[in-house]
Amino acid sequence: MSNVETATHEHRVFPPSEAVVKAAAVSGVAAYEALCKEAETDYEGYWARLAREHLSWKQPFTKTLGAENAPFFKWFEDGKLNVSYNCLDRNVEAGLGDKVAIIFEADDGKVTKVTYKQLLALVSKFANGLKSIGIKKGDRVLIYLPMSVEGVAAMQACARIGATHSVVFGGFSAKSVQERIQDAGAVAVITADEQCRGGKAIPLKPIIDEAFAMGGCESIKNVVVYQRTGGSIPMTAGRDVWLHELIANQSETCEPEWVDAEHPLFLLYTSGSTGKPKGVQHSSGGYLLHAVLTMKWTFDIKPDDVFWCTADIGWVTGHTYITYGPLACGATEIVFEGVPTYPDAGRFWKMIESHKVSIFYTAPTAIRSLIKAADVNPAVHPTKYKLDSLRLLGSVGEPINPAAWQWYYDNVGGARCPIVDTFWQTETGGHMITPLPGVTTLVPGSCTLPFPGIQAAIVDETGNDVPWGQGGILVVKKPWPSMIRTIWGDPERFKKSYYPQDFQGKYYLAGDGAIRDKDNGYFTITGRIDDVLNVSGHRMGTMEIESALVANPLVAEAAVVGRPDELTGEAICAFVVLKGERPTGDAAKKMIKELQDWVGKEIGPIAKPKDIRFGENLPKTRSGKIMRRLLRALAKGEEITQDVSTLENPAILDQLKA
Ligand code: 6R9
Repeated sequence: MSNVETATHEHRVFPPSEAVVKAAAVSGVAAYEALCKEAETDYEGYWARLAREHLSWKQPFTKTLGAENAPFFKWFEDGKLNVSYNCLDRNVEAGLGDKVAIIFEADDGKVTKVTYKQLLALVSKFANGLKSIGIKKGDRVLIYLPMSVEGVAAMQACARIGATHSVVFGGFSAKSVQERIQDAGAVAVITADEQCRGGKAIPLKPIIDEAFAMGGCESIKNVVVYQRTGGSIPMTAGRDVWLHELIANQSETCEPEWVDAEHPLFLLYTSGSTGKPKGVQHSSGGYLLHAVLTMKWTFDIKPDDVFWCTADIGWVTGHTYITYGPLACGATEIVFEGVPTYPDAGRFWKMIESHKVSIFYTAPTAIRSLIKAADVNPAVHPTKYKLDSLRLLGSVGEPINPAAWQWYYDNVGGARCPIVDTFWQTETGGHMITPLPGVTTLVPGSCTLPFPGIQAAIVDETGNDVPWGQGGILVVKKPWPSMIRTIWGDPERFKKSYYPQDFQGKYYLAGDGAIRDKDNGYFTITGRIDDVLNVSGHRMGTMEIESALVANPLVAEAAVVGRPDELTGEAICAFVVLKGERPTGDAAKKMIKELQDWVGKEIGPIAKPKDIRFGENLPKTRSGKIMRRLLRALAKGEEITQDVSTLENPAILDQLKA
């Protein structure tokens, strides 16, 4: 059953307790409505007030929204600030120097605590080190690091000197790294010798070398290497430098580079429905404002909280809710190197217990896999751990099915903690539609209502509002401070992808379908409406995977679709036509493995198709268009009941069923 069906049949409601309402930053429905009203009455005034109250500016802004060059919107453009100053110095200046900023737990369980003062010193040395090798404001720096204090520090160090970082998730292949280096024109890479996950050391630096060997990485002058394991790796003289050597003699102070609010803080590559991944460009001021506001209102962050977002810094969730949001609020947060199933599937619960985590933010995929693990092994069931430090839970990355929601609520949150199901995207910078703990009556499977000030709406193909109870296209009607600024190097693609002419270029197109409850107007996300898959909360373009497959010399043609998967939300299913004969039996099995590994090499292990089926052809219309809806039905194992009269080669369906 799809999420829409389950959510619209969902009648259980969970109002916030009186105590939660009383303690929350946004307290009660009236407070929420007052904020929405303020935004409605004076949109710019609302955001300007918040930007003045929640950020520290070196030079105050006088202009709030710049819409002259829409949809390339600008926010607070004549203001100057530094993001790393806002995350570190201002907390130290406010007397939080000795407060723990990061509790780092390594894969092997070793714990390291870093205070705000120590983190500021490390980031300053790191920043000075980067400057010493010639990195300056506006340069792009590719970061390929494991979850670590150094990973957060590397991003903060770039922000401190005004360099624009582009973090690439450690699971992406050399080819993906090479493409991103080229697209961004990066001048340096920051990486580690190896990363530790699930008790194993996995090489990282050799992947950077492999990317270099592919050619086209001439823009890179230096590779900075963090020594995580001490494993033996080759270093290229004159190009590669050890991080510890680079920063050894650097000063612990580094004057922040004051940048315009619009200065690009980072690029983050994400999948779209066409072509190669696109470099989503974010600003400094507007982005940080939303990171701070959502920490304060959605997560209701308080001085004594221990906040844990389990995302990787390679994804946007790790950017906003590990590197920037929590630190900008002076919070204490967990950074975890390992995986949820090592040494056993009780790892998350054990860590919540030992670090007294109070706010826990994870993905539905993780919850579903831990439900399964606890079914198999009752010893790792969350109720076996002392989780009473928790007061708030969060979910992100994909729709959460009501059954998983309920399990999370009962067993992790002890039927006591609100769950904020936060809908947002790489492009939006922070939460867009989400419950607020002291306001919202929760309904499992619904991300409820827009964050105050966000003008989310559901429209039809021509941009007209659809009534509640009717599905449609999710749009945002007004620009907001943390929105994507452009696609790096491709402004036309930015306009086409996000401000299409279907809506006269006026609305931001999220790429998701949604429906509002006919009674209370709550939003439920019904999934992507483009050719983007969501596998374990990771975005993958079907075209990207198809291009990877056809790059294999044995492959003539390929079509990729998603099918529902109990654990990963969606699974990748590829239909492949080989140049040679269609393999069967063991030959087919061997070929499937070969193609899966091939895609792993081309993009990264997360893009490996789970199913691969071979046909002598693909189902096509007489005009040669692949009929994807048929492939989707086949992938699900459904009987084909659709009209196949326009199909050129109906016999092919039987072949592909196998
Ligand atoms: C933050 C992040 C964005 C896509 C988005 C949507 C899906 C994210 C969701 C959700 C339903 C939620 N998505 N959160 N769907 N409910 N709470 O995940 O960014 O990697 O760019 O993915 O993820 O489909 O369009 P990103």
